[in-house]
Order: sequence, then structure tokens, then C-alpha cells
Amino acid sequence: MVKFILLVVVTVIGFAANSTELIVTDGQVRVPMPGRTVTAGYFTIQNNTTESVRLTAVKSSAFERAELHQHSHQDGVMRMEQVTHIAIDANTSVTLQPGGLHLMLFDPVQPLLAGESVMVSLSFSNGQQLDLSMPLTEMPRR
Ligand SMILES: [Cu+2]
Repeated sequence: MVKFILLVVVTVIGFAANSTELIVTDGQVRVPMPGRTVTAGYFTIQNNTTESVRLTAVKSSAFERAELHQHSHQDGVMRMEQVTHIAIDANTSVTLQPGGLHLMLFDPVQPLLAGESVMVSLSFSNGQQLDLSMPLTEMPRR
């Protein structure tokens, strides 16, 4: 019986250690509007580790430059500004989405067609780097 309980404890600890990871889902990069060289990317980061982690840098092989941005309302006007990092607390998730935090991508270096994908690399404060393939999606019409 004691052996059995020990086995269960070891298994649970093993599982917890195994879940020390960051998972990115729902990634997408918008095809720029015709004539534009700037566009946005969105995704959700799930932090399954026991520590707060910061997304500190982003790169894409399909663009000259990539920045982390936040939208804010100032005097009724929607503005956006670059942020140095995005913090994801332990066991929470952060979603980059239209009107909020987003990836800002400048000057594509390759043709961008809806349905194809681009590579996006995310670097985190814990030293982890995730290289992700994100589908290109059409800008919604408004
Ligand atoms: Cu922006």
C-alpha cells in the first residue's frame, strides 16, 4: 500500500514537472491591406509553468521588423504604442487580439497570401523560444 501511494506521488510530481511549459494557440497573421506594408498578428499564450513569464521579443522571417503593441484609448481616440514585454502570470493565459495587445509587423520581405503561413519566433524571459508557423488570414471588412 505504501509502495502504491509512493508511486502515485512520484507520478503526480512527474506530471507537474512535465507541465512546465508555454503553449501558443490560435496564431494568425493578417494579410496587409492593399498598398500597406504594416499588419498585425494575434495569438494566445498559455503559461503552464509555476512562474510568471514575460514575452520579451518577437521576430518573423517574413517581415523586416516586428514589435509588441498595445491599444489604448486617449481622449476618445484609439491609439497604439509599443510595449517592451507582455507578462503572462503562472497558470494564466494572455490573448493578443484586435483592439488589444497585438503583434505589429512591418515591411514584408515575401508575398503574403491568405491560406499560406509565416514563421513567427517568440522569445521569453525564461530563455524559452518558440518558433511557430502562423496562417495568413484576410483582414475582416468593416
Ligand atoms: Cu500596432
